[in-house]
Amino acid sequence: NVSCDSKRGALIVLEGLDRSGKSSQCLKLASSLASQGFSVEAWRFPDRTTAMGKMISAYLSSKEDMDDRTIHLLFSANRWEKRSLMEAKMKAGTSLIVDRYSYSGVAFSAAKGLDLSWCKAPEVGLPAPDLVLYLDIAPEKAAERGGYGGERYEQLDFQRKVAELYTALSDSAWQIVDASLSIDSVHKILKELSIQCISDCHRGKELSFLWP
Ligand code: 2DT
Ligand code: MG
Repeated sequence: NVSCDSKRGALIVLEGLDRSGKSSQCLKLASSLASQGFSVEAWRFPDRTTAMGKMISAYLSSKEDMDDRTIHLLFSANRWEKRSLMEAKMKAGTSLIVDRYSYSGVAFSAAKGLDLSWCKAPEVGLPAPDLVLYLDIAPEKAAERGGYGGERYEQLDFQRKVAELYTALSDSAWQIVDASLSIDSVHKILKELSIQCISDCHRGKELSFLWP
């Protein structure tokens, strides 16, 4: 299967605590892969541009309050509303570099005390990432980086619980990357792992679905 049209794109997800460097690394990774000729797009969840995304954004900035399970399902629905576009892009050969995904969905809600398997259930059937790049940083160290933005969840105690839950969610698609390294060192590691992953997908690795 070597025809160009049949090469599917990869689903590459960046996860990690707030201030771990995800958003900057995500954009840097996408632009450096693009400049090397790869077809890539940088995405992020929550996607705050949709109607559901606006409700999520109001919740995160504490303008709106919501029941814990309601907001959990809204975050999940915000991924489901993007599912067909995600799959179409990958099928057309574009790789997606995504800032947060279902792991954030489960880790943040379970950190509030919701049951882990209840949290995982609405994610079942979404495309599974081919690679999860976990930017590993001690919660204390992330907090020292300063400038939590003041949104809900951006507190050290809560981030400690989230870190534990991320650990419970890691599977064979995960690569743990030391996020305390320099921006350029982290970038170099992410790029190498991503190129390997994209070439596996181009060579015919099949898309799978949550939870593997
Ligand atoms: P950003 O700071 O990256 O915009 O994230 N979150 C995120 C959840 O609770 N559930 C989810 O499904 C997702 C994707 C993590 C905003 C906050 O939203 C949390 C931080
Ligand atoms: Mg944030």
